[in-house]
Amino acid sequence: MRRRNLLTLAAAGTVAGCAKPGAGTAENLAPDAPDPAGSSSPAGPAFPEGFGWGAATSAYQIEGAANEDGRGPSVWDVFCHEPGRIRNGDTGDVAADHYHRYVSDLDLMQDLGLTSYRFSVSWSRVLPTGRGAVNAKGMDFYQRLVDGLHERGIAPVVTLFHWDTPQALQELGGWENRDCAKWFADYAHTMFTALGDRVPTWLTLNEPKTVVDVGYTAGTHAPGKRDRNLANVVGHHLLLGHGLAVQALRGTTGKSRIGAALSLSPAYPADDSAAAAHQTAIADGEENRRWLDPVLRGHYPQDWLDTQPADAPVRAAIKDGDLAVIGTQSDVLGVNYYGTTHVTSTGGRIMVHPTSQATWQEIDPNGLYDLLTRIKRDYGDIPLSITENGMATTNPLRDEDRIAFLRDHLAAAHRSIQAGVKLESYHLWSLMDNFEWAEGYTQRWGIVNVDFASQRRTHKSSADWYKTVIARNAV
Ligand code: IFM
Repeated sequence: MRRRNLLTLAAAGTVAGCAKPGAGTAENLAPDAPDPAGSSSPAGPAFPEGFGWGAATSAYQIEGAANEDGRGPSVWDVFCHEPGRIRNGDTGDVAADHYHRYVSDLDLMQDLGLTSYRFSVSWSRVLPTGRGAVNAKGMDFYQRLVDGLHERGIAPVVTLFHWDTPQALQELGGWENRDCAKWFADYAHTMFTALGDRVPTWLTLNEPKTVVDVGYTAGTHAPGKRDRNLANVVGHHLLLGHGLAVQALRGTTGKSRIGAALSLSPAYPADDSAAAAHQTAIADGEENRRWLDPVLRGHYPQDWLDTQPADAPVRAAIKDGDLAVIGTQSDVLGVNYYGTTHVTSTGGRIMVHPTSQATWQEIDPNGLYDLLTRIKRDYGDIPLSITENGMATTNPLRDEDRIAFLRDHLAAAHRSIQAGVKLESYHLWSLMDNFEWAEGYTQRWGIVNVDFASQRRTHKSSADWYKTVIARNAV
C-alpha cells in the first residue's frame, strides 16, 4: 500500500547542508574527476568543489536509550508500545543503539569520507516534557556528537523535529494545539543557544506532509489519528512552528543557516486527458505547493485553499499574520526526494515506474531533475540541499539495486547543477539500517547493515561504492 496515497481522498473531502555556500553552481563545476579511489569504472563528470557528501538519520530511528539519562517519552514511544501498531511489535527502544555507539558511528562516517551528516535531535531527550528545564545529560549527548563531527571534518546538519513530539505536549494536544508552535520555537531557541554556530545548518521540520498524511490521516504513524480536518490544522501549526523557529534563530547573534526539509514529489498526468491534467494540478498542490508556497512565498496556494470546504477547521486555524511568520526568509531548503506521482483522470494514483521494498515508492531519477529545476524556476535561487534520497531493499549486503538507484539519482542531481540549480549537498537515506516507523526493522534503508541482535555494523556494497564516489567527487 502506498504510504502517501491519500490525496484523492483528501481532495474529495472523504477523509474525516551544510555544504559551503556557493558550492553547487554551474560555474564552479570541476572538470572530469580523477579516480583516487582506484575504482575500475571511469568517473563521470565531477561535482562542484566543496559539494557536501552526506548521509541522514533521525533520532528515534537510531538512538535507542529510550529510558536513559532523563529522556522523556515521545509520541513514538507510546505509539510503538500499543499492540498492533508496528510490524512485529518492534519499537525504537534500542534501535541501532547509536546513543551508546556514537563514537564508532562517527568513525564509520569518517571512514566513508562524509563531509556532511544530517541527524535529528530528540526533543524529549533535551526537554523531557517538551518545555521547561533542560536535561543536561541529554543536551550533553548532542554536544559530544557535534564536537565529534567537527573533529572529523564533518559538517553537522541538525533537524529539530523529525516526528517525535514529546508525549507530555501531546497530552496537551500536541500540534493540534496552536501553542505547540510556540513550544517548538522555544525548544529551537534552546538548541540554538546551546550549539550555536557549531551547527552551520539547522532544519526546522522534517516532512510535515508525512505527519499530516500518515500520522493524522491514515493513522499508521504516531499519534495514530484518522481525521483529515484535524490533519490540516496540524499542518498549519507545524508550518507556524517552522516560521517561529526561523525567527528565533534570527533573534540570536549566530551565523547559522536555517530552513525546512520538505518531502516533495513531482506530479504527472497518467494520460493525455484534460481531466488528468486537472487532477494533476490538484495533486501538485497537495504534494508540493501547499508546503513550498507558505515557506518560500508566504501564502497558501489559492487552488489548494479552494479544496478546503468553507467550514474546514484549517480556515479558522489560519490567523492574521501567520503566513508572514511562516514565510520568514529561509536560508536553505531541504529536499527529501523518493519518487514521482502519476495521477489519473479521476484523481487516482498509478505506478508508472518501478517500486522498492517500500511499495509506496515510485522510483524515477528524472523526477529529481524535474523537481530541482522546477524549484529554481518557480521559487528562485534559494540554496538547496538534498536532505534525503534512497531506497529500501531486501538485499542485505550486496545491494546492487541501491547502487543503481543512487547512481541514477546523483546523475540527475548533477544535471540539475549543470542547469543552474544551486544544489549544495546530498544526503542519502540512510547511513545505516534503522527503525522504519510502522514497518519496524523489516525495511532496510541503510548503506551500512546493522545486525540488530549484535549491533554489528557491516558495509554493504553501496557503502563501498559511495565511499569511492565521495573520494573522487564524481559518480
Ligand atoms: O525513514 C524515513 C524518514 O524518517 C523520513 N523520510 C522517509 C524515510 C523512508 O521512509
